[in-house]
Amino acid sequence: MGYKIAVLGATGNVGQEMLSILAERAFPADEVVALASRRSQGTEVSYGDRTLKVKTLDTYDFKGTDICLMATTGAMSAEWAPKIAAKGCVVIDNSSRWRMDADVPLIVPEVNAAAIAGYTKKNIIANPNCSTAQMVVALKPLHDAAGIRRVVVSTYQSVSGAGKEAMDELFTQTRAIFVNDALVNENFTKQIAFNVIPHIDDFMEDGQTKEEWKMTVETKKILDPKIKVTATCVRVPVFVGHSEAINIEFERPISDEEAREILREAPGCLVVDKHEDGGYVTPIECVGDYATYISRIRVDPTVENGLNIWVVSDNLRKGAALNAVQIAEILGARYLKKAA
Ligand code: 11C
Repeated sequence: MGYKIAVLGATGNVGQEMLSILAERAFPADEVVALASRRSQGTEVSYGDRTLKVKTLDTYDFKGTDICLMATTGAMSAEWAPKIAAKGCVVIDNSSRWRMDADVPLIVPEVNAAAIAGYTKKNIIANPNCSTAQMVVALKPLHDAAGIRRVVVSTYQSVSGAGKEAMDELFTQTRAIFVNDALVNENFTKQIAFNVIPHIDDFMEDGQTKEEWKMTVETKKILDPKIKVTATCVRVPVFVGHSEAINIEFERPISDEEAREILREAPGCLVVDKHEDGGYVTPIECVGDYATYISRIRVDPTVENGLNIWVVSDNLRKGAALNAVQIAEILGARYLKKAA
C-alpha cells in the first residue's frame, strides 16, 4: 500500500513543481490530491502525464491523508498546518512560518536528514528558504572538512521566488521597454527589468531585510549555530535560478583543489569549475535540474583560510519543491513505513 499525499497551493509556482517532482521521482503514492483555495476551484494541474482537478481546501477532509506538502503563504500555514497536523497528516511546509519553531525540524536532507525524527512533536516539518537551501548544501561538506567560522554571501535571486505575478511583471516590463509602453510596477519596489534591487522581503529594525536574516538563522539551525553568516540579498531580472557569491572563512586551512575534490563527492553538489571562458554555471543552465552547481572555487588570500565559491540552483526545485519531496521520501521510508 502506498501513500495518500496532498499538495496544498497546487496552482502556484512551487506547488506545480511539487507535483512534477512527485511524478518524476515516482513517489510511492496511491493517491495524489491537488488542493488550493476556493479561488482556484475547478482549475486543472498536471501530475506527470495525468491531469488533476484542484480540490478546495475548506471542504477537504485530511483524515486518511498521510502527508501534505504545503506551498502557501506563512499566514495560511499558521492557520492550516496545525489543523491538518491534528488530523494525523504530516505537514511539510514551505513557508517561513514554522522554520524557527524549536518543536519543528528545519530540514535539508543532504545536511541534517536525521533531524526529521523530531517531526512527531507537532507533526510539522519545515522546508528552508530557497537561498538558504542551496547554500547549506554547498557549505556542509566544506564545514565537515575544515570548520566554517564565517560566511559572507551576496545573492542574485530570480523573480520566480516572488511568485507568478512577479514573473509576469518582469516579462511585461521588458516588453514595455521595447515597445515604448508605460511601465507597470506592482510586485517590486522599483523597476525590475534591466535593473537589480537590493531588497527582498520586509525590512527589519536593524536595517537588514527578512530574507537576509533568514539566511543567517536558518543556516545556524540546519548546519551549525556557531557559524556566523552575513547576507546581502538582491533581486535580479532572471526568471528562474538563484545565484550566490559566497565568501567563507575556515578554522583550518583548505586549498581550492581540496574544496573542489570534496564538493565533487558531496551529495546534491555538481562542480563545474574550469578556468576558461564559460567554464562555470549560470542560472539559465540549472533550470529544471536537481543539483546545486558550484563554480569559481578559489582561495581568498585577504583572510586566513578563506575561499570564494559561486553557487547556482533552481530555486523552485532544490530551493523548494525538490527539498520538500526529498523530505517526504525519507519520512515515508524511515518513519511512516507504509509503502511496500
Ligand atoms: C525569494 N527566497 O526569492 C524568496 C522566496 O521564505 O520561503 C521564498 C520565501 C520564503 O523571494
